[in-house]
Amino acid sequence: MQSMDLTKLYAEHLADLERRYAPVLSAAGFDALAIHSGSLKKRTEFDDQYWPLRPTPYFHHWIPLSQADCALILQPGKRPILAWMKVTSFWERPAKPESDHFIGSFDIVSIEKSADVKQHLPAGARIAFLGEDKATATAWGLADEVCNPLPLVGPLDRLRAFKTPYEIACIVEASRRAAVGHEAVLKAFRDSDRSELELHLLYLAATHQDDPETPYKNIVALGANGATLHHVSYVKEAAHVPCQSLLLDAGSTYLGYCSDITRTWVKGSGAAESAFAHLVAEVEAMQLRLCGQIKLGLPYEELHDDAHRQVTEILRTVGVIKASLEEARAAGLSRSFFPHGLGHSLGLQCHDVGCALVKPKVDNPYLRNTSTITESQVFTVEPGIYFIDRLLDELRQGPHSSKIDWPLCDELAQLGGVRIEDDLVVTGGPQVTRNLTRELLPVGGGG
Ligand SMILES: [Mn+2]
Repeated sequence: MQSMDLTKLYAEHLADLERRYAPVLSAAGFDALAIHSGSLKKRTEFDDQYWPLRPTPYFHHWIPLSQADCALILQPGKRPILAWMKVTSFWERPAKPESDHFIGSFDIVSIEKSADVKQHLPAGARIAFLGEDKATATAWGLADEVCNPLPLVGPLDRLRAFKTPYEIACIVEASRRAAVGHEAVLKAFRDSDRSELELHLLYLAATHQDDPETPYKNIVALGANGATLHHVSYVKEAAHVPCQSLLLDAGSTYLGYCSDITRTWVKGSGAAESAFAHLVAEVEAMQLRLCGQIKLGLPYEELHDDAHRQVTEILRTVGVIKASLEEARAAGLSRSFFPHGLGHSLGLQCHDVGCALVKPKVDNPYLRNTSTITESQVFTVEPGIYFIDRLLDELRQGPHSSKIDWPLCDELAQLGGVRIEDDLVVTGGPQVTRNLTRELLPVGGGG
């Protein structure tokens, strides 16, 4: 992205945040807001190592700075203040921000210890604190009852569901970076037999990310491991019999914003591989259909329910389900093969806030998006079909066992599962959405 564009988009983003935060703050009964960037957390009390910082998302919403113990002080109508911790340690040095386009937008004051923030807070104002660490609020002279007050946090989370053009530009760049990694891993998988660990490291190298910088731990699952939905315990050695399927769920970040992309690939030409390739193609076609079904005003949960209907059809098409469509649906067979939610809001957090304000129906316990589809939302669409031992054992022992082709299931289980995941922006234009992932990784680019 051109830095001029970024600067202009960022200025508009800040103006938008100022406009949207002010009424939320006053409705919650506050005059000002002090946001902590975050504290370094000890890995364990038994040693002196710290986890890499994950900045407070409300801080990151305003400033792409990943440094502990800084503060953002907001007072509607006044220029925001960034209290920037001076680094004096000769042991550590925080990473330089990737871009400095934000610097001119704040009154920057240098602080040497957290308590120094106190002197920059507006006197006599009712100030709310946002941050994880109550000891910091205490050091800033703020009481427990103004820490993360729900009447403030709820509305701020809701407004974070709607992305500004600056935020969308950041997610576009995060997507571009992740796509480079997906292409590199696909090539390595096709051309050689690497271990999961090697493919993970290759992805990090191709995307220029250190492991803690990825939006979430890469899921790199060869063969049957694809059935573990969050497989991150990478096998370090390549298998003696090469694995013929790979599920890669890996993203990237840019200025704090995340992308979240999953692809599933299969190679080889045995009977199991051919059946699995058919399944992958069907899931990909379903994923594209679901993306095409998105409409303004549609409850996302309806799309999720429709995904279950389509999963049932696919399982019949590939021969896993032997019963009629009506019987299969009545028995809820798709629940054993597609146990997770269809997607989630995406932004500063990989599972972003603001789109799961109401609980899903009891049938959909893991659905993280129950919002009504609205312009400026960004979310994923990620259906999957898996062969998960525990769920299949329950099915095998239950009353619907005879509806399943178990030898075929066992054969496909060697290849784990399929998930295809894209990131979409709701534009509200004639196309309704912009699919950021397909712009980079079109159909047919994999497998
Ligand atoms: Mn996801």
